[in-house]
Amino acid sequence: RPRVLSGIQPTADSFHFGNYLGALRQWVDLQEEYEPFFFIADLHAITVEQDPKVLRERTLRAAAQLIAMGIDPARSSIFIQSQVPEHAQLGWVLQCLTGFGEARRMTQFKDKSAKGGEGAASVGLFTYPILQAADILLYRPHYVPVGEDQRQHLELTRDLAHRFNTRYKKTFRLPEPYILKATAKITDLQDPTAKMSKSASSPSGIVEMLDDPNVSAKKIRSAVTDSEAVVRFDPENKPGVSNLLTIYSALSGRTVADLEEEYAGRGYGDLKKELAEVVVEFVTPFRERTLELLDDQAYLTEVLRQGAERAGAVAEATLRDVYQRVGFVAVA
Ligand code: AQP
Repeated sequence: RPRVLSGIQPTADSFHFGNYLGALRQWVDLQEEYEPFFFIADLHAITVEQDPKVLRERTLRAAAQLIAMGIDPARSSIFIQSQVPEHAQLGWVLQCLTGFGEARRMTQFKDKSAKGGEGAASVGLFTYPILQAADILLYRPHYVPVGEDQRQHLELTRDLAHRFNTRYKKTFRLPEPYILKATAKITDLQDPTAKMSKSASSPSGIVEMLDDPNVSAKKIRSAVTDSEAVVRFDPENKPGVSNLLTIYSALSGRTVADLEEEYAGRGYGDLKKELAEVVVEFVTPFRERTLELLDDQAYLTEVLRQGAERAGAVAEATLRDVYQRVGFVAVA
């Protein structure tokens, strides 16, 4: 079966609706047809300072959430990035193939380092997209399901794969991003032209999957809309309402057109109230399941051990090819 691969950082106590609707929901669907590798990106997490105890907790919470949302450990390899050392090892080789200017063009570094000034950002944050290229290329996947914000990093991954293949020998598959247009950018509930983001959004702009469902409902009911009072999908002119329709459609499985029709002639109050109910219905069982899984750490760590074992076997074989092609002498 063709492979898919993706990762998520354990840098919050909960995933948010942007992560889930933009990327994670696709992970669940893709398990049917593909051989999936999904990892928790703890190496990426330390590009900014982390409290070690909190990082460990969040890593296990991330694994619990993935399973609770429907990633099936029997079909998918779920693993922790740092448990497969080949990620960092291939990362180094790829850093040596990347131009400084090329790395500098990555806009996410510019955005994320803008706050504290470039001098305050770590070199790891700067080279993050190159490690990400290694994460992907090790598994030679066909598709990488991500949100729109990752498109530029995927381009770099393809460039590096092509460069390695032409400089040495064809080794890597050029992966395609798998981005669902409808949910590629879930926006902030309070600032609906910006992406919903754990580092940039205010608490009222972001819906956390593990929040108290009543809190999430309240956030939906207080979402920023506009003064036209017509429920119509128009991201350009009505970003707030359009974002609510996107979330509604994704969670309910109903089309946006169908929702527009249902709310024709009704106010935003009805739309928000009913979407809030849909959200509560969705997050309540998810939250319960996650908490149950977190109570069974032995099960979680066993899933992660098996995931790392399966991933490690693939990663080891790829790295062996790479080291040989680069000219490293194999262990006798
Ligand atoms: N608002 C979003 N809409 C659609 N997709 C999104 N993703 C993140 N936000 C949105 C997708 O979630 C996946 C996990 O990404 P990550 O582990 O890199 O998480 P992140 O980028 O740290 O999450 P944030 O909230 O976006 O963090 P900050 O604010 O730190 O940048 C990816 O596939 C991503 O596309």
